[in-house]
Amino acid sequence: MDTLLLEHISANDVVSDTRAFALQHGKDHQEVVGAMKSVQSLGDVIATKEMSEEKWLLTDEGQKTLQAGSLEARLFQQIASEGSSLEELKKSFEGFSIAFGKASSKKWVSLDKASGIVKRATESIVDDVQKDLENLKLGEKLPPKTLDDYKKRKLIEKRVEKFYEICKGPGFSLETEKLATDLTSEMIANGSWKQQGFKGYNFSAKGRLPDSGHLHPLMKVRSEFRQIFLEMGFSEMPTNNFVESSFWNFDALFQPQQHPARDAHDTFFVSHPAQCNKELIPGDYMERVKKMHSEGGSGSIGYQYDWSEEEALKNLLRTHTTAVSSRMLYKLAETTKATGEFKPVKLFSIDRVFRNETLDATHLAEFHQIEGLVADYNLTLGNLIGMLYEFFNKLGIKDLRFKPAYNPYTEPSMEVFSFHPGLKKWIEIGNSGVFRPEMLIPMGLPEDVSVIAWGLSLERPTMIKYKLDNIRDLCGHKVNLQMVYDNPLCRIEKH
Ligand code: FB9
Repeated sequence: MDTLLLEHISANDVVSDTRAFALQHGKDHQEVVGAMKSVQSLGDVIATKEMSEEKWLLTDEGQKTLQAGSLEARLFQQIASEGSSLEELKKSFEGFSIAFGKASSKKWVSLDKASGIVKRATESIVDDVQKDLENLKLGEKLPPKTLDDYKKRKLIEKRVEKFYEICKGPGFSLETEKLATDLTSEMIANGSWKQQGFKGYNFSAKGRLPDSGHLHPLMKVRSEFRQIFLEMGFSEMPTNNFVESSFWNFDALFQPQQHPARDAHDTFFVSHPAQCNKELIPGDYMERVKKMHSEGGSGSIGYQYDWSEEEALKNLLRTHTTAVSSRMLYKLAETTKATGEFKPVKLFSIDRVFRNETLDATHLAEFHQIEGLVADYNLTLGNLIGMLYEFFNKLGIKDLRFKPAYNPYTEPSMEVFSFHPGLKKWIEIGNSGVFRPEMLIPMGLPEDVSVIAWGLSLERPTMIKYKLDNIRDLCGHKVNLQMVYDNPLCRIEKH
């Protein structure tokens, strides 16, 4: 094709319209354009001028009409010589009402209302629509009113058709040398570079996106949740300690030492060192926690059991980032005492937590917990509900439902649900509650300060976003990293 094109230009100096050239040589227009671009890549052999023309082209329906006749003509052919039942035609002829309307206006058919029979009103017909489309396809013009009618009937559509004028360039030659794009070590070694032509630099070409690093989907979604919290005025808690003491993970949260979640089959306990350094837990605070568990106080009867310091000192892999929340709330209480002034806070965390759970398609022994909390004077369940609407609204979720739930450290507690349009059902999207006074008072927070909090996982929303059914396709040693590489959502944005 390249040679055919160059020979034509050599003999005629110009190809004035690549479409006509394609028709003349029985080639597809795109093949001619491809040959033109291939010759262009050789350097300044040819010069081209892009042109465009609005053309009426046949739609699929138009092609069908061209082959089988217009709707009204096809209805005329379907009517029996003695006539056909209107009801039958309505059932059997697709698009009957339009076809009957058109055929009636052309006086091709008529309806005997008394008998309900549709009859032919003429011996034969000329299908003008089919003829018009044949002429249009051959490049003939149609009257504007006709074009408008056929466009309304979706038989034709207007498209911009690109074509080119090609003439000789300054470097025109029939002997086209394939210009090299790269100088190779082989060319340098054998000296062939001296005779080799090189393609000029195209400084306007876009560079290929370098195969730079890719963020894991979880890290992408974590950034999105972090941004939401930051927009809402929350500050991030320091969560860089996977190992935690049972004291901060459970006791500080008023979770009793007999609670099943504290068993080894639910929690990963650390064997070395099995115990945390007791010096790191404020002694007076530990005493207040011990008293609240064993005797109660401030109106609570506690759990009435013999609280064990040894149990509280056991090291574990934190089962929730609420362990960090308890540390931060204790620090807030200490700051309030030191300054004599309570300042409300909004805090969040997004990090790994570990649970010795039964593994399945949506649960691994670890996941990322997202947690938000607000500490202020006299916060209520209403404030929590409002905060949840605000938070989930930023994820595009507006319709929430709440179900009473139980957490050892919050009262009241609620599970949060939203309707999943894809799954067509209500799904649990998180848990929430108001931290109990039995947790806050031993910390030393003012009695009229309350703390609302909520949590969800990072994996669930990420699996929904990336349409993954099995969590092992998202994290773990069996992840298909190509999924990460191929997924444009994972590319690091270029700023
Ligand atoms: O994430 C969960 N579901 C979820 C979240 C988001 C989502 O899509 C996004 C909105 C677009 C879809 C689903 N859940 C919590 C609910 C279920 O998946 C549940 O089966 C699994 N839960 C985990 C714990 O399971 C062992 C999710 C995880 C979870 C549960 C509770 C908390 C945090 C994470 C909490 C808490 C809390 C409560 C009160 C005070 C402080 C923290």
